[in-house]
Amino acid sequence: DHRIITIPTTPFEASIDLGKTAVIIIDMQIDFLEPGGFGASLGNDVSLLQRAVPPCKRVLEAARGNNLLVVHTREGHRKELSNLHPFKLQRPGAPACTRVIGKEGPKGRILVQGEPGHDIIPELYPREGEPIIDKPGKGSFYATDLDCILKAKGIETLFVCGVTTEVCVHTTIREANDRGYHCIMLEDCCASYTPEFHDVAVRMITAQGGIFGSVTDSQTFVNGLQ
Ligand code: C5J
Repeated sequence: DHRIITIPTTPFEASIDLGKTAVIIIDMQIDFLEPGGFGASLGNDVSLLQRAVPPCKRVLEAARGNNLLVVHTREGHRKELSNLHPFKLQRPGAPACTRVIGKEGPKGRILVQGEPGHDIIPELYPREGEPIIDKPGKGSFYATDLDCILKAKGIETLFVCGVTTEVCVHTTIREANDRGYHCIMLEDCCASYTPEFHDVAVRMITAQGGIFGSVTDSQTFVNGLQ
């Protein structure tokens, strides 16, 4: 489908070739969204991330219905933790009880590939054929084949959803922007444990003429596809 559609985004109206467009859903994992995982072990109220789930579900259904490429990511590490940088584990400013990556928790070993907590929440579970990018970092391009997959599919525009807004979503948008992709953040499909960081992270994208991309919401995306 090479329909060109126009979508109102902030701070400009975006003209998009649907054949060159993908949706990326970042780190909607049990470890971040449910009690007993990584997010909770850092002392966060994980219920704050639930707001993003229904809009993500609507976007996912609309994307699938229009045959857009959907890419999912998961943050986590190899079983033997050989791709876990010591600094990421230690975070010298953090209390020792929060140095939990690789430790056993109620959802299995925290942020470890193959463990229950590492997987994507059932509501947004990937379908056969949708690429899943396992990433050791906050950005989705670092140490992954995401750029290779997007280039092979001729993707130019990315609608970005996921958690957390100011960490993995922002890092990914910045990485993508430097690689020449137009990123459109779907604001209500993203969430943070610190809502004011979410708000400021959104403003950072729209500032300066759209310095890293542009922003809209799930309803505008769904309407644009009709
Ligand atoms: C964090 C993420 N916040 N997916 N990861 O550590 O944003």
